[in-house]
Amino acid sequence: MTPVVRESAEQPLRVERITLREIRLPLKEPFRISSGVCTERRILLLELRDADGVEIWAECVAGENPNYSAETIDTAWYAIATWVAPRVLGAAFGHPSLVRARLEKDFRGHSMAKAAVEMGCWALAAERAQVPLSNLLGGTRTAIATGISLGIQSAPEALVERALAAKAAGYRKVKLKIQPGADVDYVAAVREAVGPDVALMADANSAYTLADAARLGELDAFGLTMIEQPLGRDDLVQHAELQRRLATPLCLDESITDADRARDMIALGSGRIVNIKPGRVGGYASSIAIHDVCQAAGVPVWCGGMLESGVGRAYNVALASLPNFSLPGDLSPSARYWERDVVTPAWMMDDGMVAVPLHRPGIGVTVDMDRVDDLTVRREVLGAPQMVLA
Ligand code: OSB
Ligand code: MG
Repeated sequence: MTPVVRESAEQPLRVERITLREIRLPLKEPFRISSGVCTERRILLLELRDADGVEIWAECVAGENPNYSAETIDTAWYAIATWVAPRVLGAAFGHPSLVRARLEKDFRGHSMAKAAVEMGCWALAAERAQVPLSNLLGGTRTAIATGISLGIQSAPEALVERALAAKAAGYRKVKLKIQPGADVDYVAAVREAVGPDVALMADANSAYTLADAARLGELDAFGLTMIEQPLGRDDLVQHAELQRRLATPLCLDESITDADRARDMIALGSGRIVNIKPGRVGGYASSIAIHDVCQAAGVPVWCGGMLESGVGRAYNVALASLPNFSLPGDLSPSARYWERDVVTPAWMMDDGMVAVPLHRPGIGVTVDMDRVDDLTVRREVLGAPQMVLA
């Protein structure tokens, strides 16, 4: 090995510039969860550039409104520009796993804002090393079993129609969003229509309380793989009580914000499955820690989604290649969401599986610059101090 190669291989990661962009991307059809509806995504995309001019794209998964978590695209934009970027820009990291500690020190919350930059650093390291992001994370899977998340509909018939289409398309799991008034009848109708062999689950996004335990218990009749986050968005204790009363496994989404919360879930019996969304938990280092805690306890995990563009999807697919992601992820192909995605190739599903792009370095997809430029409504460039002066 020549000295030049050795030197560049050992060079620390140093982000010199972060460009924030907001794009608007209309969904093919509105997506309704118990706490709100989305018709057009406002997506925060980031471009990270290092001192050698290597560039990668990343995505912040914060939503339009604070109805899933406290963060929104606007709070995330502010947090990245004000606190996250200044901690990362110009700093030297020997490995992307070291970025998290720097972002967590005396800096509470803003997990999605932190995650966007932290995950971008992992992708930058993968791009620099010319390896697929999945490899850098320790991924072992070459394709990810894929599920679809179906929003709340105005009548059971509309949900049945979509569930049948999902079954025909080959999805390995069908998730039904539920809320009081759109639960037992809807799930019953779908189970009846798709038959006993389709893996079905329900996601309530915190729409219930323990007083609804009997109602939720009625769902035990439908052989659901799991019920996701029925109770409070930060609760563990009441979920443990509910789990004792249900046969169906509970899966936690909103309540699991880091590896300590996953440990607490396991200790309390608040759930038996974890949905890991890397944005929700502050990035990849945290996601891997949760993955490992769950794996050691025999708790399966799967990768959730936040209606990401093809950029965010690349990050989810890479994460879901880790071994304990043993249940289908909410990683639907591009065409499920958009008339046209912002990446090439678009994400495709084959026999219910999305392939991990192991033949390409970095995030494995190319951003369609013309399309992104067309969709961009706001842009801000954040530079390291020396670059601002230059
Ligand atoms: O709870 O998993 C959720 C979308 C927005 C907010 C919360 C959730 C979701 C989804 C979307 O279920 C899944 C996907 O991206 O396909
Ligand atoms: Mg959920």
